[in-house]
Amino acid sequence: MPLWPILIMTSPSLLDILCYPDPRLHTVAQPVPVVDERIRGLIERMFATMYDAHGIGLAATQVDVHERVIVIDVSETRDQPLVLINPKIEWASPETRRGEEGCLSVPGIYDGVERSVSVRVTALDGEGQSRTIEAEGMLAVCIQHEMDHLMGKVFVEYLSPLKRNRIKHKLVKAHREALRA
Ligand code: K2U
Ligand code: ZN
Repeated sequence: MPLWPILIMTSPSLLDILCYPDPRLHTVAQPVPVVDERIRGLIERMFATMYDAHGIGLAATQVDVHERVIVIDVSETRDQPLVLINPKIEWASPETRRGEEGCLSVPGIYDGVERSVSVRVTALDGEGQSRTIEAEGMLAVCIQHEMDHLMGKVFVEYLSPLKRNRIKHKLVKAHREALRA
């Protein structure tokens, strides 16, 4: 028996990422009731989708699943997956820093956003165990960016209305042209 059918069966299928200004991106996610096989299957597909899209984080909201699930991997080697289920920011440093951000749901757009430099987060892991994460640097920024997604917030909402409207019109035009192609 050739190997390839087994390899095809084991790679979780990718999920479609919603693109701004899709209104579904503004849905507030609900807590996960129980960490079961359904959630573990979702997590697998979210990681496959995030790695395929060269992202360092992905929130379930972005794949039109409105439950409080985040996957992250900020490592250079792309082999340090982090799962946050029902995450809660327990503490965020008063010290903030403005950093350049992008978003898989806002392709091609990068701009500055002010974030707390460090955060302390409690969440369940993929086995349903409670974890506390002390994060700083890019991990802290990514966690805050993904937590915004679970609250239905996209990073362009921190920008001026003028910038946000320009981005909205640019992406709507690009989406229309893609549909015509
Ligand atoms: O939520 C997402 O779309 C994932 C973001 C996470 C992120 C945004 C800003 C700053 C840190 C993390 C994507 O990973 S955006 C693409 C990207 C890739 C590497 C570094 C920064 C942004
Ligand atoms: Zn994003």
